[in-house]
Amino acid sequence: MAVEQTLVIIKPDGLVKSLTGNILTRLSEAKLIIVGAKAVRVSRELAEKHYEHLKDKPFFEELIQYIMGELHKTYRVVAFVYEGEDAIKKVRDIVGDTNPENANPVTIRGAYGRITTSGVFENVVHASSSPEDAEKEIKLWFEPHELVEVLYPVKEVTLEKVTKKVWA
Ligand code: 3AN
Repeated sequence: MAVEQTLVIIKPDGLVKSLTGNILTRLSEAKLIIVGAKAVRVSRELAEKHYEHLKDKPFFEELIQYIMGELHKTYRVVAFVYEGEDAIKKVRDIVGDTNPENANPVTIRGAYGRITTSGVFENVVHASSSPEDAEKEIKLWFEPHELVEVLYPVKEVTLEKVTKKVWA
């Protein structure tokens, strides 16, 4: 079995329901290691890139509002990169089916997910579904220096006149 990486996001519904500890405990059963972790305020641009493959779906706009935190009035998510043998399937098995009503009740989505009255699956967590998706998603959500390992090839660029916030 190959060593893989996978992106896990605790979505706004998972945060407002105080499920972070519970979700991390469930994921720890997979015996994977965390190589990146951070809280993120999701911009529309990031949300639209992440769900690019669903842009023609009728639920797309509400899905964007959901991941941005508009539906739960909590403008943050928590993102993790997990690594280990067969990581993608191991995490998906713990997370459960996309549709929370079809998800096995012992999975995270089966236990805590719901379908809103307008039809969006509020399914608590995101988890990458293939190695290709995982690479695309990890590169979208994390910069190389935010991970404790060099997962993909990097290049050095020299930036001039960079303005950034530092502690005052
Ligand atoms: P997954 O998150 O299981 O990889 P995707 O990438 O197909 O599934 O869907 C992304 C998100 O879009 C889901 N987590 C869910 O919130 C929402 N979604 C997917 N399919 C539907 C659907 N048929 N109706 C409503 N919402 C959906």
